[in-house]
Amino acid sequence: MLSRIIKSNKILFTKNIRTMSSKPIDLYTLPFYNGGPNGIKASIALEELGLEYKTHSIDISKNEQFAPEFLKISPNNKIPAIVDHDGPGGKELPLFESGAILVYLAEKTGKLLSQDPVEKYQILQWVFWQVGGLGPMVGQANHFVVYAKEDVPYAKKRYTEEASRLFGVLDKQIGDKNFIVGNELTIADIASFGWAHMTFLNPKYQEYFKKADYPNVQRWLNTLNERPAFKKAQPNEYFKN
Ligand SMILES: N[C@@H](CCC(=O)N[C@@H](CS)C(=O)NCC(=O)O)C(=O)O
Repeated sequence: MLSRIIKSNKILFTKNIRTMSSKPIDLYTLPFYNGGPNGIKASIALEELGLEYKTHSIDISKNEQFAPEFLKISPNNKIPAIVDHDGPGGKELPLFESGAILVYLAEKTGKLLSQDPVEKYQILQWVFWQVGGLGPMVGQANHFVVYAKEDVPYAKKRYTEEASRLFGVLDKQIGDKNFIVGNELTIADIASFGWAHMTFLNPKYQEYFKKADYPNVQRWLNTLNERPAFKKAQPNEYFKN
């Protein structure tokens, strides 16, 4: 019995030493718009999980995403990316793609992803739905409505209609629940938050996406925005000026 206690204390002690000596996770993200709708996923997950992290600015308006040092971490030249100095086997792990980062952080800590196998895959399907559907479609709508130098009505219609359909799918999935899957916050909520939050906050989108058409999404956004970790991850409001 005593030897078991000594043994488990030793493990605990060794673990604490490692946690104390390990460097914070490096997060590479945008220096504006609270990391943007993709970068904010990593910041929120790190905040929710209480992991120590250090933020590094990658300003895509200055093409910093193409710097050779950053490309070693994120070969697709996009944020967010992280480097965990205490990755699997105690080795350094660089990671890009927000979905992979969310799954990794959830598995590293055993939080934000259900241990129940059915619920786990339901959560993952909504994470993949976000990175393969909601993100790219709202991203294209964003480009043609807000940024495109030429007016392209066909593209505006195509992407805003598809984005509206996807927000409708999300609204139906949330229903009268507080979260996308189950009764607790998961990486599925963190994945979709940024794009939804950005869209409904931006006056330029009001003509295309009416808040009243997505009441469950609005209630869900309000619930998430009340959480301290979400507040900490977005110190400024989008589109403040
Ligand atoms: N599928 C990627 C998308 C990331 C993404 O599009 N990031 C944008 C900022 S929101 C970026 O870094 N763009 C720089 C570029 O395309 O050169 C993810 O989910 O991480």
